[in-house]
Amino acid sequence: MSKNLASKILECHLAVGELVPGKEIAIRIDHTLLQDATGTMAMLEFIAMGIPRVKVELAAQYIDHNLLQTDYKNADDHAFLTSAAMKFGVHLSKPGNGVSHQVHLERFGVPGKVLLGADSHTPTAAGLSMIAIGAGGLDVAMAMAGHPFYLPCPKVMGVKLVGRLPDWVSGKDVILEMLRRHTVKGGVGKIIEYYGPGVATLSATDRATIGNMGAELGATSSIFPSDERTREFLVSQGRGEVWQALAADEGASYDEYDEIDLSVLEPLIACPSSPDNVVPVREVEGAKVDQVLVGSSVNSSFRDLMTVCRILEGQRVASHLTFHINPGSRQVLENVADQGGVVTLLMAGATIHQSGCLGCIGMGQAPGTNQVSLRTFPRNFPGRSGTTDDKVYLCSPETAAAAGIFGVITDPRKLGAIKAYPAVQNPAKYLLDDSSIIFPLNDTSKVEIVTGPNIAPFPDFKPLPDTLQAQVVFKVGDNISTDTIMPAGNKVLPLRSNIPAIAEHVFEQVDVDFPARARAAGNGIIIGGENYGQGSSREHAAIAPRYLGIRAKIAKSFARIHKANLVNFGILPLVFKSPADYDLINQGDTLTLPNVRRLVSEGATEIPILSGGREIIALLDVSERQRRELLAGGTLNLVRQHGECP
Ligand code: MIC
Repeated sequence: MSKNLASKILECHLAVGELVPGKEIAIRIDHTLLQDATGTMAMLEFIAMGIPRVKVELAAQYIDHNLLQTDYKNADDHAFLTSAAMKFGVHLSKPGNGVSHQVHLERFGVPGKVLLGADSHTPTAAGLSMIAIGAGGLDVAMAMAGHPFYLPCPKVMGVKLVGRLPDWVSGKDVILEMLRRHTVKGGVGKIIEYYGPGVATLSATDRATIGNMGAELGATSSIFPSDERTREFLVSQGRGEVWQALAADEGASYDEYDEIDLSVLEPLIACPSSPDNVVPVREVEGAKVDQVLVGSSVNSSFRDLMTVCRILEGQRVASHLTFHINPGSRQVLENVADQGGVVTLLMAGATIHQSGCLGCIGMGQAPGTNQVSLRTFPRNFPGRSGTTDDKVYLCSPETAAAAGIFGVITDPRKLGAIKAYPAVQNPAKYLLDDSSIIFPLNDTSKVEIVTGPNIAPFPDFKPLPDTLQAQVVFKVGDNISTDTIMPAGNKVLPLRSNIPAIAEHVFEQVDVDFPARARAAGNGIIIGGENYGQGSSREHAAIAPRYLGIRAKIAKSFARIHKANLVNFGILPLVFKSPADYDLINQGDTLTLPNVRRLVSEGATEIPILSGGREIIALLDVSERQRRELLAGGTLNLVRQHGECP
């Protein structure tokens, strides 16, 4: 039977289960990726497992998020991560070397391998034909310890690409078109596989852009075939030998289909404050722009930055705005510099920052009050920039450069009146420099793990009680992102290794009283709408509420990674059997889940909830393994009870 590419790769990594969409499977992991914002906790979790050395082919730890050193905290965490990476056989990419996704693509990615990363944008590696999946830190720590990764078997959605992108339109517009069509929950439970004649017209880095923001569709992963363009990128990185051709079989079928004619796409833009709020740029033309940011997690490759350089060549950005460049990696910056791009950018009035995530995660670069910020980033959830009521738009490097020159949102095709489309290609041979990567040591016996005072012990979580009585401490609407639940930014990110401290910031953008109310309630429940917990992989959006006493979340639906994180830390992820029941529960209500422990252990899929005089049914859709985790009060408790991972 002819198979699609995603199924072929999953099949040869299958450790448990069958490839039946929705059923739990476990897959073997080849590569793991940690970054510093999620990685400190994940590394602590790995250490708690007592394994002397990682058991995957390649493990990498990147320091790319918490780059501002406003006190000892981030610097201490980086020293911890560096020492732990050296101790356990993990590659360490130093601060300033670049964003995990870009660096992994450049230096480590291998077609056909499976990568698990503690960052939702891990699927950037789709650009190299990897199945790359974002997960919570604990899941990645388990993979580092040699355990397979459990997930609901995804459907595969085939997206046929035909035609060729017109000038001034690039990879970002393709994924914005996907978001326009499918919304931020359209990819949940799916791997998106791109195929068809249009694929060959896209470079590995354009494909990486599309893969990166598959996370914004809620997709489990995205994948492209491995073809001549993949080979060309690997050769340019001096790694041609790891290339192999990979594609779906002739006549392969998919669970769902879509088709994009690249030749009719036009420049698109996601308006505030959701990545799926997409319209053609021409519809919002003329809005004054105060800040432009190019780079970070996505659109930070050589092609992207050099395209901006070529557009800005001989121009000056509008005097009222600031124009920032966050290179994806040191390598990108070195190669742009080598081709004269740095001088061009500086002379055009741009500011060049260190390679890393920076404003993409609110680590600096927040816009001013009422200012419009145009970013080539992947996310614009409310307040994520660090500014309340922010007005963040997401667009391609071409659209960002056009706004830089004209000072207002402008369809980049208008640049055609000034110059020809630069059609920048990635270099045939990059300048290579791995001096900011510390490679694994053979003998790690002399390495001491360094911990600073910012690292607090992991809290104790109690097992699931026989009957749960809890107060509804918060009721929220649809598409609540992990940024709303557990904000990031310069103030909060340094607390990622200190749960008691970070818990004080849960929901602070929308309700500063939440932590006190949750603590006072003892046991708490949160009510959510559709797609609760969309966005990042940060497990802190589960651990910190749990620390404050949250024992269950009842929603209309959950985002994949957040749901897995809830289970990992012993929070019941319940879904209203009848979505209309959402309206029957109010903040402040006391809910009782009688005999919930017995029901979970007996495999019940329907959990009755008593609210006032009425009974509401919630669904519990978790595997046997996850039931054991929930009963124990979280995966780590189970690990401690059994002396090994479940
Ligand atoms: C994000 O884009 O939200 C992040 C920052 O990369 C997160 C990771 C984090 O919260 O540290 C993600 O998407 O997983």
